[in-house]
Amino acid sequence: MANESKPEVAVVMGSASDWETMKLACNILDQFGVAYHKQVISAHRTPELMADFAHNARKNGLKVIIAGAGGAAHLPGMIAAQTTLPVIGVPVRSHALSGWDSLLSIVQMPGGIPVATTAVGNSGATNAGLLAVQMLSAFEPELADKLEDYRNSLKEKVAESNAQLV
Ligand code: RP5
Repeated sequence: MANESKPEVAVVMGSASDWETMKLACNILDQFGVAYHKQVISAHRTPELMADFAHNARKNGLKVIIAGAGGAAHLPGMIAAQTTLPVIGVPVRSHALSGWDSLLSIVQMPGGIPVATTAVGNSGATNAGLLAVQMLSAFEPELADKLEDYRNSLKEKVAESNAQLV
């Protein structure tokens, strides 16, 4: 369940159609017990809302912003242009171009305004959640411990997967 009290992370997306992907970032934040806020904010359909969100993000106590969008995916870059908080961009897989458009829209930021861009689609959303936790872990030692546990669980899964080689 989303913990929205005093959120440290915002997970925003250009459309509700991005939720299938972006909920994987939220799943990670839930798993690590990180409070977050989730919201649809469109760079094109609600530009004023986007500007208001970005300008007030730090003042509102946020520490990291995860922004997902597909197609002409301007949301992460335009939020990054209006805040100095770290922004992680998730390219959502598009129907027309399989997410190439999303990826290139997000990754090719001009020098001076960074967006940490993840892989396209589900892996990218999961990694966005993890990267946000890793950023917070620099200041929150309990998250560093949980990250160690998470990595160990990945190792165990690999070891267990040998049983499937029959
Ligand atoms: C982008 O356009 C959204 O991020 C979404 O990935 C894409 C399509 O949006 P919908 O037409 O499904 O609302 O702004």
